[in-house]
Amino acid sequence: MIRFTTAGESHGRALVAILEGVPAGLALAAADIDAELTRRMQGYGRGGRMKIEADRVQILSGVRAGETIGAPIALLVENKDFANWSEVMAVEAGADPAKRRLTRPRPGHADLAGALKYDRRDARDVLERSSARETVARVAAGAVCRRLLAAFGVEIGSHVVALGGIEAALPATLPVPLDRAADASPVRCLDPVAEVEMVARIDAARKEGDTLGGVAEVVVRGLVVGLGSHIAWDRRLDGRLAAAWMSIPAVKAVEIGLGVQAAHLPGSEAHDEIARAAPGAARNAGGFARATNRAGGLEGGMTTGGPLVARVAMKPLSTLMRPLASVDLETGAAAKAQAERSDVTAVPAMGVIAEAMAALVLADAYAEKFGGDSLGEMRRNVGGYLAQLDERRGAWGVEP
Ligand code: EPS
Repeated sequence: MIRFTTAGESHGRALVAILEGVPAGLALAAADIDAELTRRMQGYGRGGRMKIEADRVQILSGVRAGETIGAPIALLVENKDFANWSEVMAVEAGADPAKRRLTRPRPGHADLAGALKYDRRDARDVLERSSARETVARVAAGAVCRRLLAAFGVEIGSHVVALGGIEAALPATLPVPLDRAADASPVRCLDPVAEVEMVARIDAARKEGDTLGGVAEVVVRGLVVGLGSHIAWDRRLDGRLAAAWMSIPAVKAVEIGLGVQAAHLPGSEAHDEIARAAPGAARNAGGFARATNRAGGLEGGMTTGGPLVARVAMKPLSTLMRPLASVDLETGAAAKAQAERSDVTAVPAMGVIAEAMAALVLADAYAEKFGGDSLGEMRRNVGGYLAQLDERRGAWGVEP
C-alpha cells in the first residue's frame, strides 16, 4: 500500500517526506510537486513567513530519468527562514536554546500538553513540530499521489465555503477544474461577494490582533465505485479520509455529504435513489446514476463512483497577537500567552492541504484494490475491473 511519513521542524533546516508504494513508471518532475507547494503558500491572511519562504522540492530518491522506479520517494523542502534561526535551532549542543524560549503556552496550541508530555521546559520544542509548516511535507507527498490518481482520471479540488463566519453562496454547478478556479480567488472562494467580505473580515481581525477559522469543501471526481470496504472498520474509506483530514493542524470537524444535517432529516430525504445511468455514461459508477449526492459519494465505507464531497472545518489559529490568558511554565504566575509571528487565517491553505491528504488516502485505496508494482500493471487491473462492471450491464442487454 501507499504510506508516508514526514519529519522536520518549522524553523529547522528542512521538511522531509518519505513516500512508499508508488508504482514504477509514473512520470514525475520536481515542477509537478512545486506547483502544489506554491498553491499551499497562497491565500489572503498569511503572515510574514510566507514572504520569506519560496517552497521548492528536491527529489532525493525513487525517481530516475523523470520516472518513478517503485522505490521509496524521498522529498526535501528547505526552510529559508532557517538562516535566521540557525543559532536557536541548531542540532549541535552548545547552540543557544535560551533564545526565543516559549514558556507561556497558547490556549488551543499543542504547547502545554506537549511540554508536559515530553517534559520540555521550553515549549519551542513542541511548537516547532506542531506548527502547520509540517504540511509542506504532506503536500509534497500528496502531489505525487495526485499525479498517480490523475493517470486514472481522478481530479481533486477544493474551495472555501466559509471564513470568519461569512458563508459563501454555492454555485449551481462547480467549475472544472475546481482547484484552479478556486486558486484564482485570494481566499479560494467561488462567491465574489463573499470573497470581498472575507478579505475585509481578515483585515479587521488583523487589526484586532485576532484570528479566523473557516470551512473548505473538497470535491474528488472520477473515482471508481468500490474503493474502501464495508468489511472491516479500518478499511472504511470515510473513516480513513476523516482521520486524514482531522490530522491537519487546527481541523476540528469533517462532514461527508450532508454530514451533520443528515442526522436531522428523515430517511426519505437523506439518501440518494438509485437509477440506471443513461447509455454512454462514465463507466466508473458501474452504469448506475443518482439524481442527488447526499451521501457525498460514499456508501458503506466505499465510493459510489459519484463525486466525493466533504467539508473540512478549521478553528481559528491559536496564536493571537492580542493573547489569551495563560500561565508561565517557569514561574507558575498568571500571564498572557506568548504572541509569536503568525497568520491571521490559513483556511485557504487548509483546503489545499485537505486535497493533498485526500490524494494520499485515495492513492492508497487504489493501490489496495488494484495493486500493481508498475503503472502498467495497475492500469490493467483497473481496466479489468471496469470490464467486469461493463459485463454485468451486458447481461441486461445494455451497451456498455
Ligand atoms: C505557524 C506559524 C507561522 C505560519 C506557519 C504556521 O509561522 P512563523 O511562526 O514562522 O511565522 O506561517 O506556517 C508556515 C510556515 C507554513 O509554511 O504554512 C504555526 O504556528 O503553526
